[in-house]
Amino acid sequence: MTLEGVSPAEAARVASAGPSDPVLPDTSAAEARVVPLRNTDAAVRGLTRAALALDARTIDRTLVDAFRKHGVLWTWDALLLPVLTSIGERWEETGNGVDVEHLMAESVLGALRSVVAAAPAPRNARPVLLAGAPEELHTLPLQALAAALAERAIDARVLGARVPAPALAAAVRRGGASAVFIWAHRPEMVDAEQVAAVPAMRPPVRVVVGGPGWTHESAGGAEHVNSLSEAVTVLQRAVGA
Ligand code: B12
Repeated sequence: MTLEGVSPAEAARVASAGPSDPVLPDTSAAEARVVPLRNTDAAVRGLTRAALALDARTIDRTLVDAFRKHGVLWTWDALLLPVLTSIGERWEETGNGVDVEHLMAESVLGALRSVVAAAPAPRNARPVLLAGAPEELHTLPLQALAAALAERAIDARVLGARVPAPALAAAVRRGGASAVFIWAHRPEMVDAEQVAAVPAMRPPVRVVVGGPGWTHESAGGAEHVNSLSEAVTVLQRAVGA
């Protein structure tokens, strides 16, 4: 691992973390909130280890299992957030690990898609649209949001990375969207034009923004949310579910 650019301290920590298959306690999504920290820590270490080893099979199995047993919100917040953050920090410190980020993103996306495929029939007639800011390439939060909403029988359509303002406006009009969510990871990605371009319709389209790129000021008239669960709550309300 050190040959691959992992710091000796991190390599030692990961190597001593135990088996790469994290053992997740079998609890319902609601009970999962009180999962003992020790188990969660072990699961985070195991998944980090699998990511650094580019062990896609273990990552896939771990994630599919976690989404099924604990739901998207718990798995994203307790398991994926720490792993993705540490992968990002490793890149920041060493310049290595874009391969790890890509591999991890593929696995997370695949597992989230399987959640959407197994979701109950949607109860909202007007969909929620999820879009990246015009230069944004990070899409995992959009996919996580789509899957968390799908679990709650809410139909959300992911428009993906780099959505130009006119394209978002056209999609809102065409699909009769009830709400729009825009993700921006960095302030440079934010484009006020994209928010302003969402057409005024009846009933009105709720515009919600999230991600470290947004500030209260740059959000303008849009609602600014700070977590996956907050985004789910606000969008659930927006579609009247
Ligand atoms: C996966 C990943 C990639 C993948 C993306 C694949 C995909 N389809 O999404 C790829 C490989 C393409 C990529 C590319 C790049 N990336 Co990148 N990437 C990441 C990584 C590891 C996870 C991204 C993610 O999903 N974050 C979402 C969650 C997990 O993190 P968060 O936003 O910090 O979470 C906070 C809040 O947003 C909130 N929250 C969490 N989840 C959710 C969900 C919702 C809906 C809401 C509302 C809130 C919320 O809670 C957290 C605590 O406050 C991050 C690390 C990181 N910390 O995010 C880097 C990171 C975002 N990337 C970074 C960089 C620099 C890049 C590159 C420029 C260079 C590179 N590393 O390759 C390129 C080009 C990107 C571009 N031009 O836009 C930097 C950004 C630095 C900055 N200034 O902000 C990060 C932070 C890594 C780092 N520590 O330096 N990346």
